Amino acid sequence: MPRMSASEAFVETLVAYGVKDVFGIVGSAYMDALDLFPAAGIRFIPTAHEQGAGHMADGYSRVSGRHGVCIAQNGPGITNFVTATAAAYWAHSPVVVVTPETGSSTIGLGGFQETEQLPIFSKITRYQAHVSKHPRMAELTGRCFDMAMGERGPAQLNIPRDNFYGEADYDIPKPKNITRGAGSSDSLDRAADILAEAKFPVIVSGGGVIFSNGIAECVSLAEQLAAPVVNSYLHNDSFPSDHPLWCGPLGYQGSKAAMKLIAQADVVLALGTRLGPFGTLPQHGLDYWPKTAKIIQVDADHRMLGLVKEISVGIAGDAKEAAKALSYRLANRKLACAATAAERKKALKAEKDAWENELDRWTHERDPWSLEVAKDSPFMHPRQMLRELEKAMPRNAMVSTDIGNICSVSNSYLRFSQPNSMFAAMSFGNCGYALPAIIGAKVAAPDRPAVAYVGDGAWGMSFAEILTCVREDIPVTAVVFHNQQWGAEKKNQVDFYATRFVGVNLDNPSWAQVARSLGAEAVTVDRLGDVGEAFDKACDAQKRGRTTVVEVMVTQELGDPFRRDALKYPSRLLDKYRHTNVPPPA
Ligand SMILES: Cc1ncc(C[n+]2csc(CCOP(=O)(O)OP(=O)(O)O)c2C)c(N)n1
Ligand SMILES: [Mg+2]
Repeated sequence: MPRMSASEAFVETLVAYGVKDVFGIVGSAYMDALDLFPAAGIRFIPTAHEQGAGHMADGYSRVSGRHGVCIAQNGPGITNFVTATAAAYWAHSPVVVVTPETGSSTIGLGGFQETEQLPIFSKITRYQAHVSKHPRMAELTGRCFDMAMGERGPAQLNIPRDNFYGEADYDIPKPKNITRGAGSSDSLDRAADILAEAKFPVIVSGGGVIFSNGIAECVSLAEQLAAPVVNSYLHNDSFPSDHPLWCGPLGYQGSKAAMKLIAQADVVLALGTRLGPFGTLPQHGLDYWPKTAKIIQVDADHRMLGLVKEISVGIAGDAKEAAKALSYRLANRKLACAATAAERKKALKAEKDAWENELDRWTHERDPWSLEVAKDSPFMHPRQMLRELEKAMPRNAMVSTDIGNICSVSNSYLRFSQPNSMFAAMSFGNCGYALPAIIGAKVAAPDRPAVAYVGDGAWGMSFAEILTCVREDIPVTAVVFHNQQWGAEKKNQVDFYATRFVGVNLDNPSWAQVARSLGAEAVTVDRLGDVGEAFDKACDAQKRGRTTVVEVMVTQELGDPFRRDALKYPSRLLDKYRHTNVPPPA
């Protein structure tokens, strides 16, 4: 056990776990360790805001399948990590959040930058370690890395700042690299029996298929069963969209083809998905979840099995291994679905063609309010603009999407032929996610085109990270949907509050001009015919190391809302407010 300082032990453990990049903002709390980063071969990427650093670590981990790491100053630097950590938690991203804390000898006295940092993160991390004494630095650092990967979520490493100092004999841990199996043989046998009897099996391919590197296994199982495959919500990259069995995503602004096909299933294999409640809500007026079908659910986390949807068999296992084990069990077995394979493929193709045609014809929204605001607008219809972006999308692009009405509508137009390509804000649903997430992804995969889709409201929260792109030479393309409104929320005021608008209109500057003054390239596009070329040029500029903001000017029309399920018409009892009552439509 070599003798070293606590900072050396910390940095040596990062090196042992293969850390090459750390995102954060400098602070005195960990300066002793930071000083060693260059000599250790670790790049420190300073950001504009710690939330950005947290999302960058998330995007980095999502594209690479490795850890993302972020670090900040005790107190305010750490509380700035909260939103990003919660987002990483729900995205199952193995982010190690390093949180230097106020000094252990003065904690509780209300000194400078002091707050209890463990309780704040207790519900948004998978694991928390507290370095109570400097000799435990290496051990606990390593454990956080193992836990983040094993539990697939953020791990917090809390270090009272004085514990970066001091010497000890340290054993530097090595990654445990523990892998999961397919699940119990009993559950796999039962699942195989159900699949063998299925007449119309459908596979839901979820994030677990991506995390386990199991696309090929999912494809072979689907081919064996001639089963249509739908993507779980916001995991459009969980099955190749150029495969004939692909149907598109379920959930908000998803594919009608996917929904109509799963509605016919007598057996659903939910592979690597928790079947989250938001991602399985009725959409497009279709209540598609097949209530009488037998559901087989595979999830690495046993707590997700049967949590949201009733299931027939739950398999606690790795999605890739489970798919392999099921394929093995079904080989050389008589499959009831074989007799109907041709019919099913025909139905699948018909539904997909119908949906593509509908998308082609769905040039704009048709509700009265949308028609009114778009009538005299010189700008583009969002759907047409999204279709143009889809056509111009580079084949191996990585796309992050923010939270907003247009970003949500983009779900229908985002298709990927390879995994680790789509990074949505997922179920935490925070505005301001997309730009920093794609910056992190670009650091991990510098050769892939990196694209963020962001609404103008969310852009206001996050555009400062363009500074990081420019300062640190991390070239990305940001497409900013300029509709001068917090559209997604405005839609609720249109639908439920008689178009009384409070706090939803945005008076923006030219986002292209802002981008130029931050040192990026920029273009404003207001004609459909210019979208493809501008986007193409912007993606190409990444090869020259240049970041481009493509500001697209769009009408104020709005697609279906996020949360129709959760809103009610107002019911006011006081005279003062009675005039705000809105009668529900008959
Ligand atoms: C951090 C955060 N604050 C508030 C919200 C509530 N919210 C959801 S969508 C939305 C509007 C997004 O507006 P914009 O980014 O302009 O996109 P648009 O809906 O106009 O396409 C808001 C405020 C949120 N999801 N996250
Ligand atoms: Mg907007």
